Amino acid sequence: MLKKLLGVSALTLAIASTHAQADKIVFAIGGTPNSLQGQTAQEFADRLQDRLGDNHQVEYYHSGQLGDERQLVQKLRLGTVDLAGISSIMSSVSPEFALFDMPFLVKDRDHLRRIDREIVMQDLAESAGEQGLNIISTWENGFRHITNNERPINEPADLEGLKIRTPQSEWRTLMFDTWGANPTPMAFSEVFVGLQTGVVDGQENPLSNINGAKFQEVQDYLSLSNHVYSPIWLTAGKGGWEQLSEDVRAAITAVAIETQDWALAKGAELDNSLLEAMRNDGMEVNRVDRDAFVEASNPVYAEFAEKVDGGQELVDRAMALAEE
Ligand code: EAX
Repeated sequence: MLKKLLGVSALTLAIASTHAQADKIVFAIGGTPNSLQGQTAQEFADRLQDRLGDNHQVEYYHSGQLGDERQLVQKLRLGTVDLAGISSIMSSVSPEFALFDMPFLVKDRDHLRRIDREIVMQDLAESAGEQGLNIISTWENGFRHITNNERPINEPADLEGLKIRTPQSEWRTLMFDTWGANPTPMAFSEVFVGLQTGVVDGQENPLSNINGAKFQEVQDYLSLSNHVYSPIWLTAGKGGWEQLSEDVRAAITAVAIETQDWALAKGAELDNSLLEAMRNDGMEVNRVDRDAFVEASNPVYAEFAEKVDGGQELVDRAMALAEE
């Protein structure tokens, strides 16, 4: 009997200690501290800590310390991570997020804000909710560009035969496949070594991720494409979220929304300053022929309309928000 009791209490203790403690908020991202998502996450963590005071401890982890974005989605669902920044792989959680993998769809940050308000926080948040995830706010990963070690990319034909690392998102691989490259999905934390050893020839990311992970040290060419705007979503697991007190949830939501403005302003600033930095670090920079890429992108839109329920309608609504 005693043994049984002891067994039960040991088990209870073990369960209690694997749960995030009530006063601890575990928050993680896959990007580096220097990237825009890293700077934004730090800003958010600091502001949230201030708002919550001493009774709560915001524990912030970057650089995939708690796992890559796929693993973070798992951990949100399990409740071992409370909050995470999730970017391109959100389309593997629910396919509507592949709206952001439609090349050249998002015109600028004002357009993004309208898409966020009218589509993300309505339709996309609802479908993420059905998959057990709460979208709290849309932050910025950034406008993505292509780097590689072989040649400047002007038009899709220049990608022929190049191994380009993409995030683990079937839509991004479809995009690069459609343009003639050999897309190679891998976790972000493995990309530097992949580029250095020649396992892949190139990759695509916003300038702040390129700079944050020092890809310019192992890449010669930077081709400005702006092929997609990649948001990063501050996300919670539904179960974990419901266990937080109402006050804490209100604080997280308010601070996350304030942080969106900070992130978008910082993103615009970095797009200018980092381009100069890339040139100074010796990269050869060119601008792609946008029309040639737009023309080669039709099959990606066609696939989205065919594969995703309501896909065409989402694209039409997003496009209609380009001009206000
Ligand atoms: O943390 O995997 C990627 O390329 C994404 O940009 C990710 O957000 C980096």
